[in-house]
Amino acid sequence: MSKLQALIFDVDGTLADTERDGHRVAFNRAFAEAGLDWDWSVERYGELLSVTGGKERIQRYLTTDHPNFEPPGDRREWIAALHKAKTAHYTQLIEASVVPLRPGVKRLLQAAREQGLRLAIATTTTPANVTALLQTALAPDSLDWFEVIAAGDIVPAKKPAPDIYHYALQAMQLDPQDCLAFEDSHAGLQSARQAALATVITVNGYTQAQDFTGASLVIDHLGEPDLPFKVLAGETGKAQFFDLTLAEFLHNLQHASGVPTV
Ligand code: XBP
Ligand code: MG
Repeated sequence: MSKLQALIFDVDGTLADTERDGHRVAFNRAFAEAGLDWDWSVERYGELLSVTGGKERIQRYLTTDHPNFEPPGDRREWIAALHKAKTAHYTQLIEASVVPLRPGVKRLLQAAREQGLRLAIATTTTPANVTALLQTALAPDSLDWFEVIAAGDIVPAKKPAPDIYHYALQAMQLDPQDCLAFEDSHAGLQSARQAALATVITVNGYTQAQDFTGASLVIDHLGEPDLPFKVLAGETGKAQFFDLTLAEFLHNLQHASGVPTV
């Protein structure tokens, strides 16, 4: 049986709870700055999250909530400019440390580095957003921790399509069965599973009621020695927080059964 070689992480909702107090607030600031009276509430934003990608989310919102709105000039360009303003607000918020990493994230990444496991990121969000979060919340040099940072528009189709995971696997020249993916959402799980990756889910407020059939493990967060995780589905042996022993255990389980464990 092959040894686990790499961990591949989603960003939004997985490394940090960025959606409610980060992305949502940044969208609203960009709307206000553009003179628009749109305001995405916490609840409405939860519904809009069914569309991954910020530009795609604005496009969907226009179609559903403002079907008669005619942006000045080219629609695509107008959305792209509005989204660029949103990215500037988002990176400012993140650089002001409004969103911490989720429990266990830093510990697991540090342990993986110490053990020589390879690391990658596969996310829908814009590259500048990943840079801001990693440098602010993880470590100033942490971009170098990841062999590949696959983000945003570099692939034709965003999650739930598997493209971003295919891109990361191709860049690392790794087979999916040698890796473990970390996600927080149904769309993210679909993306990873379609790329044949065993996947651990850490749920959050926006995703806890979603369907995670096909995941290797579903927990409330990665946990810490003094902050045990809650297991929502799957097998953890005696583990109370997510470490590399548990990562290997799930990897072996997946290989032994050949099928997902949830
Ligand atoms: C994350 C997203 C992103 C962010 C916004 O999905 O859907 O769209 O909400 O980022 P996932 P941008 O965690 O599944 O990758 O505005 O930069 O697109
Ligand atoms: Mg996510």
